[in-house]
Amino acid sequence: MMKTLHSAFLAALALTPAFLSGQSASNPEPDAASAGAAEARANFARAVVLEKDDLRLYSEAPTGYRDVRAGIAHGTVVPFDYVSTVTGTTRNANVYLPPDYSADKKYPVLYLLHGIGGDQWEWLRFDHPENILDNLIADGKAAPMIVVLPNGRALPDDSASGNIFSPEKMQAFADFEKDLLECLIPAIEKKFSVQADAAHRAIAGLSMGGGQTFNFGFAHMDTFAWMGAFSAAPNTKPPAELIPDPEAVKAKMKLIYISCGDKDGLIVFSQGVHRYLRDHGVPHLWNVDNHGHDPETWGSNLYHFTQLIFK
Ligand code: FER
Repeated sequence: MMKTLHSAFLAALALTPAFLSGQSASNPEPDAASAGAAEARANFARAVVLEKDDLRLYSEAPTGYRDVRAGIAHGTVVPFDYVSTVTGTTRNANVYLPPDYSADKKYPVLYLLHGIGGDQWEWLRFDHPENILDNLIADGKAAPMIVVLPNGRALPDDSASGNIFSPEKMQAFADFEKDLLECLIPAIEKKFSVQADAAHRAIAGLSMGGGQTFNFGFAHMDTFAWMGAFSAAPNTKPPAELIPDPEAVKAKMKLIYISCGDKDGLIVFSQGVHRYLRDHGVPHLWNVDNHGHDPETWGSNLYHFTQLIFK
């Protein structure tokens, strides 16, 4: 399964799925690889050191949680184009509209961000957030919400092609902050029937998208009151830079959900944020599961996170 899911990413790293899930660190011999890919390999190879509060909070999502279920109402996934003053192009996102979406109601919105080898289709390929939400909404466990799946690489060519670790592409993940805040969110709020305030906006993401979630979420607490960072990548700013004012976080954020697998060498970046929040008395959820850097941890944590937000 990982072969199809993660292929660009694995190819760029010359890594095997077994390596990424922590099963073997042997012979990940790269071809001519970029400095970024070499650094990523080194990061994934970091030894995982757990402390006593690095614990599992949530069990694995139940069997079938991301499958299409018969006999319930289904939402739809629609393409959405918006003009970006950051890239100078028209950019594309995917948008999940919950079952029976109606302009007579107003909905909260989750902005859900992908990883380094991904794009606006990645979550839909990996974890089927549309099915996760349909199923949770049918069971009354999640609030009906809109989920926006953008391309988090703000470049005219935002495809996950070529060297996905190039400095230009890395910069594009940072530049997406402006695109998101100034272009995408206003366009979404113009087109769809949404509750346009921080209490009804969430940001979450996997890996690079988890790092973006931390970087953008803590910098814009008047925009997002809910955040979920799953297996955050090293694009995460250092904790003291991320959270210069812990008291403001306490006052403004409704939920900070952080997860990572205990077989993922990137866990040190999430541990840093968790420990900083802990040491400053900032409430948050820290879920260490038994996964590596893989779609199973992302789907399962999305399942838990979406039941907590907008409540
Ligand atoms: C790195 C290791 C992993 C890195 C990025 C990643 C920017 C991202 C992984 C992902 O998005 O899945 O050193 O550097």
